[in-house]
Amino acid sequence: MSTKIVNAEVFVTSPSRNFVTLRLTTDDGVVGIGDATLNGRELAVASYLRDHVAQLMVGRDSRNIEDTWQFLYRAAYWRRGPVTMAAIAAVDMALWDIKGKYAGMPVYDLLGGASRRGCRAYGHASGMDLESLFDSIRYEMEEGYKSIRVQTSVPGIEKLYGVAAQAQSSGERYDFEPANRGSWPVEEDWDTRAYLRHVPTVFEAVRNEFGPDLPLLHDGHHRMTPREAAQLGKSLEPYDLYWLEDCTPAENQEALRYVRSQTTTPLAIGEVFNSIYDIKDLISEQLIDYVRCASTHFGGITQLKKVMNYAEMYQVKSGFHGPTDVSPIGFAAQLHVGMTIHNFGLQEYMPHSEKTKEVFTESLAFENGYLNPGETPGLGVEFNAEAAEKYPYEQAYLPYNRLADGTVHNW
Ligand code: GCO
Ligand code: MG
Repeated sequence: MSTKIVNAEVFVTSPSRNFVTLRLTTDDGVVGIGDATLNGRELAVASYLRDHVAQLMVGRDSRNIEDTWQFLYRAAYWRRGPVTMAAIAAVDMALWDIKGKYAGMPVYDLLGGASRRGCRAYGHASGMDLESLFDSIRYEMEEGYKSIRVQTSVPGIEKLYGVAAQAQSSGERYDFEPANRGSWPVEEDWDTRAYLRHVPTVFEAVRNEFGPDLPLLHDGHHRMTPREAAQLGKSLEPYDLYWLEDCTPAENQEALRYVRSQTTTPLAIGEVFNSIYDIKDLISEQLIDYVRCASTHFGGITQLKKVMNYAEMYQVKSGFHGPTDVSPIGFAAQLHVGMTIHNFGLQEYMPHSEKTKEVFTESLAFENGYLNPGETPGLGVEFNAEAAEKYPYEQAYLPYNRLADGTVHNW
């Protein structure tokens, strides 16, 4: 059986938003695809793949996934970083896709088989006021979601992450995709004291309206110091959150020791991490409850499976990052991991737009709050290069934050 890679192609397309896709083809015509999308910095990864990786793939045996991963990681000499690891992720996913197609099995079967019937997903609710927030929660529940992330506007903050229906500078609804098309990042504003005062009142109102049972989540989006994060965690304890996400930037893993010692609110971190070394202390010291890493930004299926096997020893579960900037390929890749690991927790799910689905045909099903990648051999996603051509790359930037005095703050 011949399994040599003969072609490695990189596509950048923008069906509603930008995506970077790698396509590997073997000499008997089997095709594997991988996601290398890095929101706001897409072309850097496309160049890394096109200019430095593609020629190294040609002639390699597609079967040796671990060896290829180690080769790309170690032979670059310069380790880690979001650009490098998104490029490695794309190769890794494409190789798993190819292996699944050769085997005639979905990737989760190759990873050890299904540990569950489906992966429970959470939806996104937000509102400018309580009424619109309640409507948004009801809508998500009608869509089938059994767990819901709640983001709210805060009096005194004009433009805030995660609040749909908020006007963007372009005049369009903010919805779920925070990146704005254009050549300059949009400025948003931030006031930690106003936020810390307001958010607990919103969760109190939500609990009064929806009762104690519904699992609720909230994303702090890296904006607090450890002490402020501890204050928020404590003040949310009466509302029994499923998790509080990115309560503080975690480049400094020790910072979580203080937060953890002050509050029993469950903590989830990791969407901006790209290596197991970014999260190992958070796991081994049990400073978090959920791993938020995404296959696309974390070196692919191979590294995500390893970190989750490590986390299993410490009773830390998965909560993989699943916004629309993870393409349907990256999303499928982590869903296959979620299907097989014992310590699956919850999967973020933001359905892709119709244009995106025209370029990426998915086999996944979302039913009654659960996601299933289906039985299609490989990842279960097809990339339509002709449709992709209709949507050329458009520059887009994530917003950034300034405080009232003009200081740049974490976004
Ligand atoms: C989430 C994330 C996203 C990020 C986005 C940046 O929890 O889903 O915080 O909304 O902001 O992925 O590109
Ligand atoms: Mg987040």
